[in-house]
Amino acid sequence: GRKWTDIGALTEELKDQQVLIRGRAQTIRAVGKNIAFLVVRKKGFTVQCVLTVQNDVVSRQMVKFATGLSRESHVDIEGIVSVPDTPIKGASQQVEVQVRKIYCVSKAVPNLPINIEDAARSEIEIEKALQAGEQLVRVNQDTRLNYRVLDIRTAANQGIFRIQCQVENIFRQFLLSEGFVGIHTPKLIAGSSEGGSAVFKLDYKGQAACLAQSPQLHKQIAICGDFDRVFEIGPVFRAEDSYTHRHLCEFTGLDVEMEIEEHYFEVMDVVDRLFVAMFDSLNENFKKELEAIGKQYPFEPLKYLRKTLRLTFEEGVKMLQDAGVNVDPLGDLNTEAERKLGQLVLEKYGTEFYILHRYPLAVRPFYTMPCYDDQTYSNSFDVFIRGEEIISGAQRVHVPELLTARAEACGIDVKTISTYIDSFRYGAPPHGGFGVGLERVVMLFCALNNIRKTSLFPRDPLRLAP
Ligand code: ATP
Ligand code: AMO
Repeated sequence: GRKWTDIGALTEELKDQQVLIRGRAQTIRAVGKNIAFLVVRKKGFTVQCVLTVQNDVVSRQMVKFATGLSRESHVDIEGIVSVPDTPIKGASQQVEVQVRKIYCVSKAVPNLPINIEDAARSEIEIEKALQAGEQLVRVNQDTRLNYRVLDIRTAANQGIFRIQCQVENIFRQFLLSEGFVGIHTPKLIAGSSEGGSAVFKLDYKGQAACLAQSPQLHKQIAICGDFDRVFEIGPVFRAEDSYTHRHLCEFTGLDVEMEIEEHYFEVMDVVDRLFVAMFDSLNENFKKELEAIGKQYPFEPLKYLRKTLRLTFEEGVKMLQDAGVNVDPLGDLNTEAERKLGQLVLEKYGTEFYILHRYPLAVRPFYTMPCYDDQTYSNSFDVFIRGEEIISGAQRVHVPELLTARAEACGIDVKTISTYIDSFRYGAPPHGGFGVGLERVVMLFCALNNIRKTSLFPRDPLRLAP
């Protein structure tokens, strides 16, 4: 068989050698009728390929064929590696390929709905180009999502989804190393698991059902079934009515549930260790990806402490009030207040990652354990990155009578969760856990402005395709 060389492996060491490469024709430029330049891209690497008319090797026909190729077509190229005198702009590799043969493996349509080079530019680059009088089409978010197959070819997007994979990977590796077991819970369930109306209803062979709003109930049942520490990575469905930068109708939940010995702080300890390990790993091992993302969407690296800061909700409220923000001490913080608190925390403690705990019971789901010392508050927490929520967690009520009473008080039809409540009648250990929104972690770690950027094929109230 023929031996292929990766574009990323094309270096000066291969000078004068014949190579065979495959990639996309990213740009195509003709210089007169005798010369053509193709920048060929694969796996984020690019190399300039040159066709020069030469007796018996490259015909005018070939040059014409090459310049007639459409951008993004897949090509195979056979050629000789050469080292140019001057540095090459617009390609990652500092060698050229002098083309001897070129085949088109798969043609792209001539008029692409998105020009990848334009889609890959940062706002600053776009502004500069426009000022310089360049013809350029700004690619808006909807167009990007409509033609996601092209959009995700940009270096920033390739980076984003590699980072996402690593977040998931660290989550799994870390929890396995701490004795957690990975589980899968059903996504077709009888009713709402979080309370509220944001559920997708469906007909389950004649029975009313819905898509799971979270693995909450089943991950707790698993704990009652003596899996003392569990995690799940799976889809979460929310029929959100809100069209915001941070809500999706389907997202990936990273869930944890664990027995606790004495205190919900044990759950926060897991969050602390897990996320410090995750951020460290991203910063150390994913520099190239972070750089590619930052080139298009400039951002400052996340500031976080070795030991994650913990503030009580009361302390947070006080900080906001001292700063002149009007907040209800027993209500939930709105988006604006959360952001403001993020700023205040950064100024005072120098971190953009922190835990806010001991929330008012009234703003938490029915399964949340009230504080032993003061039932106005609960053994619960949220975790924030750059002033936005990425995690909710809590100790859970494991006493069936109290659980029933709490569900009823929260307006939940207890019949729809009777098997869940019954699980606590056969002896249940104290336990707690948390849920992380994967897309939010990636969005906020990289300070991106929209969650749709971190979902490969986002689902929001208006989007069901691609
Ligand atoms: P969780 O589901 O854990 O609460 P979340 O980030 O989705 O996570 P929400 O409960 O939806 O949080 O909202 C938290 C706060 O954000 C609310 O108190 C509300 O003020 C604000 N908020 C929610 N939806 C919107 C929206 N569509 N526009 C502006 N603010 C919103
Ligand atoms: P909660 O409803 O807060 O908690 O969800 C947990 C985390 O999921 C993310 N998230 C979302 N991400 C994208 N689009 C959405 N519409 C959306 N809604 C939530 C957030 C949030 O912090 N059962 C509890 C968790 C637990 O206590 O274990 C729960 O579902 O990052």
